[in-house]
Amino acid sequence: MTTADYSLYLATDADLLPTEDLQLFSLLERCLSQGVSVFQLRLKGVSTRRFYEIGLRVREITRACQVPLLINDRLDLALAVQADGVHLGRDDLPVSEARRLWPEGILGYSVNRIEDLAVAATASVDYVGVGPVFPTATKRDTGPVLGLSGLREIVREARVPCVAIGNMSLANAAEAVAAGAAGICVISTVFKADDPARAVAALRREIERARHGRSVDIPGSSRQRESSGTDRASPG
Ligand code: TZP
Ligand code: MG
Repeated sequence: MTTADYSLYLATDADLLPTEDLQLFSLLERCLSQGVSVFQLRLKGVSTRRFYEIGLRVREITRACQVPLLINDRLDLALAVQADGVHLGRDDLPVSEARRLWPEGILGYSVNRIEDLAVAATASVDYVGVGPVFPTATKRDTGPVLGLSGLREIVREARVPCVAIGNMSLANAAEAVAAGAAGICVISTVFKADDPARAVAALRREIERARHGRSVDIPGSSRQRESSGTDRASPG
């Protein structure tokens, strides 16, 4: 098993990204330097060639920022761009097959029901994405919304880190941490923000605050906040 820090897991949605390369890569660079701990390149509906080309450049950026790079859906592209891992769902290549082909890659699997954990276990996945925790417009073909109670139930049964996904934001990050999530995965909260890099920094501070009751220095982040000493998350 490969361990990573899943605190703030940033993923993309092709519809929310600039189409122009310079803008795209500069945006990702700014976000990745503000406290993202894992990055997933997720480009539904984009051609294989374009996905590959973007992936190559994103590999350079993530290396420079020392952020692990995961590729969504596509084991072939993950290997081709020398990513650190791949994230798969129930409609993708079976995770057991991905594990067989790539024993050392970080392998993530999307989970919506307790039963999905058994599939994850057969392939020794490294982490599971659990969601949608809250209703989201970013992905339509999801299972039922879990809520924090559903997240808590899955966390209780899981033997690997659980990353909460589905409309995760500053307003609910602390609750996800209190429910036992190893971190949160965000798309629209960052990419729909007026200042995405600032949104990243604020989310990271909030997660650290929820975990430790204080803020910590995030490398590259310009704004740190003083400790409030309180945790407004509801109890588990
Ligand atoms: N899987 C479950 S919900 C979701 C995915 C990919 C979308 C998350 O996007 P957002 O914008 O953070 O709700
Ligand atoms: Mg998928």
